[in-house]
Amino acid sequence: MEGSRDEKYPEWAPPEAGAEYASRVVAGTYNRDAGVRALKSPLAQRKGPSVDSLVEGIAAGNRTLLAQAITLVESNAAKHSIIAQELLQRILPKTGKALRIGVTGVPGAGKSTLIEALGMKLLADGYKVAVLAIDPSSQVTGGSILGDKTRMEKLARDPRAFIRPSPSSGTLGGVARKTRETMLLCEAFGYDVILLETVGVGQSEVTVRSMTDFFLLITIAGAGDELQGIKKGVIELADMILVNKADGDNLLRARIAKADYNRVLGFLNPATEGWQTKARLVSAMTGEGISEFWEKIENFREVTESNGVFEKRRQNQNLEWFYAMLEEGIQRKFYEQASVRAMISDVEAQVRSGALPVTAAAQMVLEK
Ligand SMILES: Nc1nc2c(ncn2[C@@H]2O[C@H](COP(=O)(O)OP(=O)(O)OP(=O)(O)O)[C@@H](O)[C@H]2O)c(=O)[nH]1
Ligand SMILES: [Mg+2]
Repeated sequence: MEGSRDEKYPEWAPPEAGAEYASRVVAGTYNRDAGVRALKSPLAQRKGPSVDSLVEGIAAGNRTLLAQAITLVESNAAKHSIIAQELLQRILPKTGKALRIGVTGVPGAGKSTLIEALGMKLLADGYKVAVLAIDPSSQVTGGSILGDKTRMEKLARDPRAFIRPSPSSGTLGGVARKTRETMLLCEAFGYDVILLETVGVGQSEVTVRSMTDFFLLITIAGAGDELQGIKKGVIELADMILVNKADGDNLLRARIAKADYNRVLGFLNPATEGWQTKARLVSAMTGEGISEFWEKIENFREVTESNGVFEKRRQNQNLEWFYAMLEEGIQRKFYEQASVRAMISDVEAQVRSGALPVTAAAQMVLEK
C-alpha cells in the first residue's frame, strides 16, 4: 500500500489499489483520557438533547422536547435510565400540582368520547390537559389508543392538550413505572389535569388507581346485566360512577342502572375516606351532565385537600411505588446471579420428581 506511515486506503478499496484511488484515511490522534471520559459519560452514548436542554425545553413549554423526554423515560436501555433519572430529579420540584384522574370502564363504554368531551370543556375553562393511557393489551396489539386518537380528534389537534398512547413493552409493573414518570414530566410541563385511561379488564385498574387522586368508572346500562359486567372490586375502587350514553332511547335504562349502582354503593366502603361515591348520568355524545360531574370532582379535591386525605394518599402512593420498585429490583438482582440460576435448574428437577420438599428446596436456593 502506498502513502506515508499515517495514511491508508479506506476499507472499501481493493487490496491492489493504486494511485488511481484518490481516497486516503489519515490516522487520527487519540487523547486517551478525554476518550475514556467521553465514553464513561452516559450523555456521550446517545444521540439527542442533553438533560439541560430537556429541562429547559420542558420549562419553556416545548412539546417536541417533552415528547423526547417521555421517549427517554420509556426506554429500557440502562444507559438511558441513568439520564432519565437525572432528568426526573431535576424536574421534581415542578411536579405534583396537577389533578390526576383515572378513567376506567369496559370496552365501548365511551371512555375516549368522554375524555374528549371533558377535555374540551377543561380547555375552554383555561386548563391544560394531558391524556395518557395504560393499555394491558398493547403488548399484543401494539396499542389500541392509536384508534382512540381519531375518537379524540379535537383534543388531539389542540395545542393546549397532549395525548400519549400507552408505553407498549414490558410487564404491567414496567408500564406503570413509565406512565408515572411520564405523568411527572407532564406536570413539570404545566398540565393541570392528567387523565389516565385504562380499559376495565384485569389488573390495570388497580395500577391506575394507585397513581391517581380521583378514580372514575364509566359504565353503560346493559340488558339487566350491568352489575355482573363489572367486578365488584372495581366498583370499590371508584370515587364516582358515570352511567354513560344516557341519551335518546337509552335514557330510561340509564336511570335504572344509576339507581341500581347507588343501591349497591350504599353497602360498600368508600374508596376515599370522607367521600361518598355516587352514580351519575352523563352523555359524552350530547355533553349532558359533563359540567355537573366536573363540579363534583372539584368538590372532591376541596374536601380531600382540607381533610388531609389528598396529601396522605399521594404520600402512600409514593411509598407503595418505592417498595414495588425495590421488590422488582431485588428479584431481578437475585435471578441474575449465575450461581442462583444454576442451583435453581438443579433443584427444579428434584422438586418436579418429588425428591425434595418444596419448602426445603426454596430454602436451599435462598441460603445460597
Ligand atoms: N349514544 C351515545 N353513544 C356514545 C356515547 N359515548 C360514546 N358513544 C359511542 O360508543 C362507542 C364507543 O365509544 P368510545 O369512546 O370509543 O369507548 P371506549 O370506552 O373508549 O372504548 P375502548 O377504547 O375500545 O375501550 C362509540 O361508537 C361512541 O360514539 C354517548 O354518550 N351516547
Ligand atoms: Mg378508548
